[in-house]
Amino acid sequence: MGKVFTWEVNDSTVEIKSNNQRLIVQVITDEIIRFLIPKWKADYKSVAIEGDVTVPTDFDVDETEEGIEIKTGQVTLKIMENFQFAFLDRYGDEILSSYQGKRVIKDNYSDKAIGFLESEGHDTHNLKKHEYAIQVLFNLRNEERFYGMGDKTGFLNKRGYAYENWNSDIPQIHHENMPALYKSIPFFIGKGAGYVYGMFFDNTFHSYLDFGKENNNYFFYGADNGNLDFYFMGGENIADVVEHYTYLTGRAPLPQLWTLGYHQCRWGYESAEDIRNVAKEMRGHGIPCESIQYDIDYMDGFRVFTWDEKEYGKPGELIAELEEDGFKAVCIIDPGVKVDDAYSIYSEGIKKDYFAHDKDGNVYTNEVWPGESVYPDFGRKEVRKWWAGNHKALTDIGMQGIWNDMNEPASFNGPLPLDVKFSVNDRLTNHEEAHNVYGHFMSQATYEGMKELTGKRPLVITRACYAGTQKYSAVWTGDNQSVWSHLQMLIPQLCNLGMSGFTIAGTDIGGFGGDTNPELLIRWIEASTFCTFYRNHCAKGQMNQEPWQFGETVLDIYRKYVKLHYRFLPYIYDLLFESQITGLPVMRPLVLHYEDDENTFNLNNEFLVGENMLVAPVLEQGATKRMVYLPVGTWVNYWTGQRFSGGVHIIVDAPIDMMPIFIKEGSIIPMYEEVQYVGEEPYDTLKLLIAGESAWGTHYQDNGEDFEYLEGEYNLYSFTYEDGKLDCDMLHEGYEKYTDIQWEKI
Ligand code: MIG
Repeated sequence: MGKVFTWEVNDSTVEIKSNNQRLIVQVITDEIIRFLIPKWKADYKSVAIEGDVTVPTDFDVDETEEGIEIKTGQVTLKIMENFQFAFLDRYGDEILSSYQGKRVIKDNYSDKAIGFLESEGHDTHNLKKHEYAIQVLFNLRNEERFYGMGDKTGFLNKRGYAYENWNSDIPQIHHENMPALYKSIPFFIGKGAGYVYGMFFDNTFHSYLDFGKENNNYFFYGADNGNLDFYFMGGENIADVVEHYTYLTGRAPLPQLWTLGYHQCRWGYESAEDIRNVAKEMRGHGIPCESIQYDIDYMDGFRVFTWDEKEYGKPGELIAELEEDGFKAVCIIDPGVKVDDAYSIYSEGIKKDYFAHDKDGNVYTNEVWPGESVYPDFGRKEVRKWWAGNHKALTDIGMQGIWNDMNEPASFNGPLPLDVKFSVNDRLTNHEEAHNVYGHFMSQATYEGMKELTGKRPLVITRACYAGTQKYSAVWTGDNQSVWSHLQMLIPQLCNLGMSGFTIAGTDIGGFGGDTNPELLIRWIEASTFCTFYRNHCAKGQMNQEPWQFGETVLDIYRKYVKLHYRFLPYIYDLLFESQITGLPVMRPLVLHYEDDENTFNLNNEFLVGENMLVAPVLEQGATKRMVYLPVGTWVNYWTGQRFSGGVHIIVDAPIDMMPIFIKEGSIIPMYEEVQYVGEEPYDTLKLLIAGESAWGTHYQDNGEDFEYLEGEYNLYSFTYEDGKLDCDMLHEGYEKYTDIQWEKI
């Protein structure tokens, strides 16, 4: 074999050459190995992974009969002829290997048959074989399952489906089998009996992942361009893989506490009066609320960073008025800048050459809300800095959070051609490479601007993003619809986003497109009780869906759940604190903690919040009972106190005002008093909910606003409950403590 390969070790990398082909293996940690075939660029600087994440790690390189073996304490990578490969765990068992055969499409239709189908308007995309510029096939085992992949629609387990990574604005209904949505997170967790691994394909070009849809013998990755550049992650369990992936691409920083509260929005509040009325109704009905969000109508002719004085009054006035009543202001900002010489953002951007050009060197225009518009080249640091600074116009009038939309980027006049010139990490390139990271760079600019301007932890919400954007922004799942299948989709979609790094995420409660109805709205607010982005939002032209639109019963139930969300805020916040250390999300599929229990493998209709709560929303019209799977352990019904030994399916009552919630025995859940908004009253009393005779829990506390916690200004409590007595240990003390800690048993 020595004849076929030459290889050379250089610090953490092993460079292997064979027949003019080059493979670079980089040992990142003893569980993370990068595999790079630089068809395009050997020195590619990642967008998702910032800085040098390589940890000096001991590894051996040996020549064997078959080829080369690179071995860390945890993982062995075997490289064979033609760069075929296999990853083994530390016991020498194979976890993942390349597939030696060729792609075989089962259904081979003739061109004539395809033409016939097309003439009737059928989609024949799947009947044709597409060979990709970059393509790699992996052996697929019968029992192998796949999780992750960001916001893709459908079920928790992606096995049997094929996906594309190409950020797409899809206003039509999102079905379970859509190839692509707004976000591209080319990361998945492969799981079978006794093995688990993660794969992250760091390539921003249009890419494809087929999890055994084309053929049951292999799964494959394809890309239209770029490198074959992936990170293999080992680990003992799914949680380890999530930890490794978020080690690479970063973790969501702790948000401000208020941002986790309730937000009301709709596209269609068209004046100060509209916004003021909604605020008044919220308080009048006693529904806790942090912000009424400003959708595109607040701008002057959809010019970003402006304010429509005609409909919304003097800039700052409405915001200040609502602030008196505890409301914060959050507004939408789109990337498209209106072509208008009299508009300073446009003229300044033109003067400084900040907008993308077409292939002939003219500033590229397309159409979005403001009409003819140009696209800032966010992949340039200088442009991001400028964009960041533009937010001063908004923070000066009191804006506290930014919602980034349309940043796939979307366009009304056909898609942006692939040869439009954009930059990636300050390198001029084409839209083809920059497309999937356009939203990422926009979010980064927004985050950095808001951080600099306010000194607080920025609230940025984005629709489009790439792997790693979690460092800068929360996400929502875009234009869902008021249909039951979209309520059902909430669980797998948010769980998979969570395992892909996006722990701060939510859906439009009630559904964005289409008309909601009372029952659906109630079940949706119930199912969202533990969402980290918690907003009711609706499209222009649809029936109003604020909580008071459907009478007293709906209002009462709605209020009950928003209040419950506020009571559990400290638990959610604790999990977000933990998330910075472990990368684990707040909302977790059961398989994350019970991965050997086959009842959890394809469980789409219940989820865990942290490790200690299990939530089973009703997701079907008309249902008032539902089946719940309780994994091993003792689980206590939050509403009734009834105890169950896990490992069983039970039937629980779930009338319209009840969403089943279970607390794990042995845990202590921190809770707060109800408020109308975060900060209405100081949170000086902590309430502990203790499940069982012997229980333990930790709790994190800080000022909920700025970065002082990084300087040690926080408290970390450890509570132990035993023999009817509660003990408190301070694991860290650096902030004003609660004046009162009360507890209650369940
Ligand atoms: O083309 O700003 O997903 O939340 O209300 C529609 C108007 C543009 C899409 C977003 C939606 C928002 C809407 N926007």
